[in-house]
Amino acid sequence: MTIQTIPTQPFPGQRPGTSGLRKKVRVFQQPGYLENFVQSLFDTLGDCAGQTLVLGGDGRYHNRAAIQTVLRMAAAHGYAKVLVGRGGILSTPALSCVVRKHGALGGIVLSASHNPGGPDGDFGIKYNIGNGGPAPESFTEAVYRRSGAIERYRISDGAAVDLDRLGAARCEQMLVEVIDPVADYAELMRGLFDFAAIRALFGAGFTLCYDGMHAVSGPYAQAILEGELGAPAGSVINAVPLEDFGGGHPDPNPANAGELIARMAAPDAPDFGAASDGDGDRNMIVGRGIAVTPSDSLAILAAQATLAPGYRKGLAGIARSMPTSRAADCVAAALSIPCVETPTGWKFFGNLLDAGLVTLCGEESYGTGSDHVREKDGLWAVLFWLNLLAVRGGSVAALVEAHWARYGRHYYSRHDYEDIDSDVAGALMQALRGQLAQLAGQTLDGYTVALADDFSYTDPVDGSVSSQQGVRLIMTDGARIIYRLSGTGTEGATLRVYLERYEAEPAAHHLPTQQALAGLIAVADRVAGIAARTGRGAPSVTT
Ligand code: G16
Repeated sequence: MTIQTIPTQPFPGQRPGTSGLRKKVRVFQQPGYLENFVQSLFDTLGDCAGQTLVLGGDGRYHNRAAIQTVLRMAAAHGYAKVLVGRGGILSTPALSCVVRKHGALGGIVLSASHNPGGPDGDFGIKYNIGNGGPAPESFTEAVYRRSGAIERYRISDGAAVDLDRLGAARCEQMLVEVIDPVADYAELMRGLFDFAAIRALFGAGFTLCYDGMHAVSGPYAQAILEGELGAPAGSVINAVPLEDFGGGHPDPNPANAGELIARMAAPDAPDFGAASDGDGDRNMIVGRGIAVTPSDSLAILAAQATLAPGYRKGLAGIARSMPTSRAADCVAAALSIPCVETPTGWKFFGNLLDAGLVTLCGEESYGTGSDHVREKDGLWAVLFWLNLLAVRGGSVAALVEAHWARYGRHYYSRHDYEDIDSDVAGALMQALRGQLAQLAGQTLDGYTVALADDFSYTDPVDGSVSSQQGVRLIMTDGARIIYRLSGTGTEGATLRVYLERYEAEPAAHHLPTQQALAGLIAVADRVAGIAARTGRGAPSVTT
């Protein structure tokens, strides 16, 4: 076994987006592509000698090959130890948990999250720092800069490590420990939630359908929900991680989790439905005949948090991404705690959590989490909901309706226009920015614009500024239209339009969402000229 120094040349575009570097599998399969990025990462980290790295992925196509490459490069950079999930599997929240528990320098997640997998699908890599959370933008930008100047990478020529056998192996001087991907995570969950109450709930005949979407969370859900908590065998469907996610799109929303939504609409529907995404950090909560919006889910968990043992002391604060609905703000106001509005991207929550400013965080993109790790956490959210239902009784729909009755309802929807030409998308956003000054004060179909701006965020902990985080129109009645381009796609551009309208009156809480938002939708299209510029008469995905 020797350590080799291989000459290389920069690949353009190795710039991490909202959550790591995501590209087509074929891009990652180019000789030296992954190696260049990992070398840029190690160069940015500096001296890694004697440190521990945590490594795992969501099991998608190319995961195993990439893990072997990262192991051989870590060995060449003097890491003392790498903890790697058996089979190369670690969900994003489990990796965050393992980094924190074992005091690792950081972790590498191999995943393109909710993006489709397989040879023609997407692959990705993301670095998490010692607090267990995504590296901040200043760090990912430094990696990107380094990737543009790279001339060589260092790698061991050691043999492949057997990823399927628990226990220790060596690569050069480095210890490779293949760990049970579920154990540390399950232990953390036991400390946060009332497992006895949830077990009693299932014992009393409560039924559940959890859709693993053939992605990483199936084994976690089977071990915890069926194994420990007594949910009937078969409650977890599509539980086995597959390299191509069974051909599906592992993005838990009503459009992609069709099988789950159909089951929840059937006359013999289970009491509770849930789904998670490729790397297990997203969640969708579904009741009989009702899909809970992620924004409402965050608000409901915040309002009821003290029913779960891990949150009995109450919340320090709540954080939500700017496009997430303001339902959580109403709860924060009632609890007299702060609600911090951040740009899209879980990385923005890390400082707030580390500083103890907030306890719960959430995003409209089916992400919810807390200070237990530094990632959003799909199964955690499911266990939280089960804990609430076990303690309170009643159905998902009843809990949601009671919440609306007390705090009012935030009708909310996101319209995605996927795979549009990048230049067209860029021009649309530029034109919007150009209109901001004139828009304030205008009345559009009955909505008067109180504020029109491009969201900018100053991190209250380190003072860093992130600008151009989304164009927002805030109306005098609190309704909002937000436009931004996705930072996670791998083809063309995706325009996201977020629509929100508040309704205090319980008698008006039962409109179909798109109907309730129809006026705003028309304004959103007209102001941005979406149909005219993109040629799209309707969004590709509505959630
Ligand atoms: C990632 C980020 C989230 C973000 C989401 C959507 O989620 O971690 O913070 O909300 O992408 O981002 P965008 O709107 O830029 O596509 P995941 O689950 O893909 O890692």
